[in-house]
Amino acid sequence: ARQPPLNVEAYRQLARRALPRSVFDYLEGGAGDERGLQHNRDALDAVRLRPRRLRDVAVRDSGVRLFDRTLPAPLAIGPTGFNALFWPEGDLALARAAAAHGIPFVLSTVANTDIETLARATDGEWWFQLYALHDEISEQLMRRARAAGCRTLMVTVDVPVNGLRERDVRNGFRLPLRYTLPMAIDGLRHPRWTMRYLRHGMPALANFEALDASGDAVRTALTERRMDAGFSWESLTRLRAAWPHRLLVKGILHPDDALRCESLGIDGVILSNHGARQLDGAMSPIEALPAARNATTLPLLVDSGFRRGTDIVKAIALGASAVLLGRATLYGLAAAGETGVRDVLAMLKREIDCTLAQVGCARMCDLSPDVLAPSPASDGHPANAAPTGLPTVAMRTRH
Ligand code: HOC
Repeated sequence: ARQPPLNVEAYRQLARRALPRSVFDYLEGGAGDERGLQHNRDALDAVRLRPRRLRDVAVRDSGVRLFDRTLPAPLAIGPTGFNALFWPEGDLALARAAAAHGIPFVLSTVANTDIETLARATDGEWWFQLYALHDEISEQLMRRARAAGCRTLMVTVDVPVNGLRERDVRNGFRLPLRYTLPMAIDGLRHPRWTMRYLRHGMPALANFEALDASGDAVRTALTERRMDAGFSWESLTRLRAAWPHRLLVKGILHPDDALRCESLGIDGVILSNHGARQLDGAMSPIEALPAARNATTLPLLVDSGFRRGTDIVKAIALGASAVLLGRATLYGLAAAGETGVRDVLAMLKREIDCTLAQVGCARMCDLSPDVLAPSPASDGHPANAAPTGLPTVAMRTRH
């Protein structure tokens, strides 16, 4: 009998087998030469743990305060589009698994489940992610999210234009999927996926379907699915004024941008390079974290490349409040639906707990750069344990 998956990588292998090649490539792919995918991993691996010994870690607590609540672990499921490609009603499966683990789920603008359906289907905490395509579209989506009970909006700012993803171009992969001969052959090789897909029909961009698109500009923005490349700090200021609840900005890498978010009244920042899907050669969020932590007192969340409990503990030790999961939970989704997502979350929680014990820190909230080895380039102070080759900063504050 086959061994049950032991880690996120094992789920990645299962996802690769379960999905047609072009769908797996969409999930897995990065921008340009895709060096950023490996770089995100290398940057996490370059941060080394430096355990403290002989501390009582018999009772451990992975919980963290995030905004106005305590999470059982510093995790949330981040916004990813087209989740129904990986499993029917994929957004609902992710949201339910997140709720079962007591962590937030972020619904993407380009989800296959609309805001209202999601709100009805989960009793867990959910946030809404906004792409700026057109002011009128943003207004409608924000109005609907608010009416459905959303209290945390996350605006993504690292997609002024769509990233150049050559795997998708090579595969002729477009959304919604169009049937081509290679796609059909690919589908025949993955009959279980194809049967599920045919039974549930073509996943639609559910949030767009319910929009009032009577204006020409809105209609064009929707058909072309083009981002508003003119979205600027002024636009963000207007968005801040229009959204009365918690507002997070996703896709920041520069400390000055994090600071500017704080001065605009943004409630938190997600350091992200969009899982290396936008700009090949972009620095990794774990590299951006020390300087951003130093620049602002805002809660900082991170994503891009997190696959292990050790990765998560490193980010928290460097001053992040939580980690958003993207591909890691999508591998679980593609392999086994909600069960797979739950299992990935359970594994990561176990790994986090084990890492806490190993580094000699009983409570997640007590983690500090003290458990990190100084990088060779730093002045030797553990707070400056930035990955090699980066300018190091003195850690000013931990949120
Ligand atoms: C309207 C088109 O975040 C990804 C997505 C990209 C979204 C494109 C939206 O695949 O990384």
